[in-house]
Amino acid sequence: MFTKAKFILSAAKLEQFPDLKMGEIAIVGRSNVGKSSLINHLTQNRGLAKVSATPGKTQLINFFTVDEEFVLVDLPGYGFAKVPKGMREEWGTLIQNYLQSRKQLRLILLLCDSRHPPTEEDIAFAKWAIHFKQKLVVVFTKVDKLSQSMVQSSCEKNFALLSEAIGDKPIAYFPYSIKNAKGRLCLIKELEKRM
Ligand SMILES: Nc1nc2c(ncn2[C@@H]2O[C@H](COP(=O)(O)OP(=O)(O)OP(=O)(O)O)[C@@H](O)[C@H]2O)c(=O)[nH]1
Ligand SMILES: [Mg+2]
Repeated sequence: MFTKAKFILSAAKLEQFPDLKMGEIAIVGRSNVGKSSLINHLTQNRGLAKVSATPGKTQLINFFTVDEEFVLVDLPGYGFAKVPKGMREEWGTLIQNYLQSRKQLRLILLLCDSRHPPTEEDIAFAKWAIHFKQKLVVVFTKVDKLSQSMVQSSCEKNFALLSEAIGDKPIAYFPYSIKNAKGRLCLIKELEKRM
């Protein structure tokens, strides 16, 4: 389960989005938060999505099928200051085009760094998704970088901050680390429930 994953294509514009006749889960979050790593970890496939220590690695929308049942969509990260402004606007438009036009979209996974309060862009994005009636689940990444005793309290606090800032509550949140299997199984359960 969740291991038969296949890369389909990278899209730079709306016209290139594939019609795969399957429900989609979009993965969003700021650059370097761990979106591509999460896809690889969920699907147990190290080389599937490109991971990089340099933020801004994923600049296109990448589509992957999982178990030939649904589609994971790796969106380019927001909030990377070193990218030229014109390019950032292009990314913004691409993400917006995807989120506004995609009938197949069932769920958005918003990835936030578990160690920090949600950023302004996390909040802006969450507000926007809720406004457009998208289902939102928050994944707090890199919990291995927190001490064990801080994981629960930090995620709880950051989830409360996000919920308060957007004036609504996303469906749920999940602590996650690519360094252990626990969060993976919990998240997979949730995804299967929603797809
Ligand atoms: N310790 C730790 N590092 C992680 C985890 N997830 C991702 N990373 C690291 O964070 C860095 C960025 O990961 P990516 O998966 O490329 O991040 P991204 O969100 O896809 O970034 P962009 O494509 O630039 O938007 C890499 O060095 C990963 O190895 C995690 O759970 N724990
Ligand atoms: Mg990426």
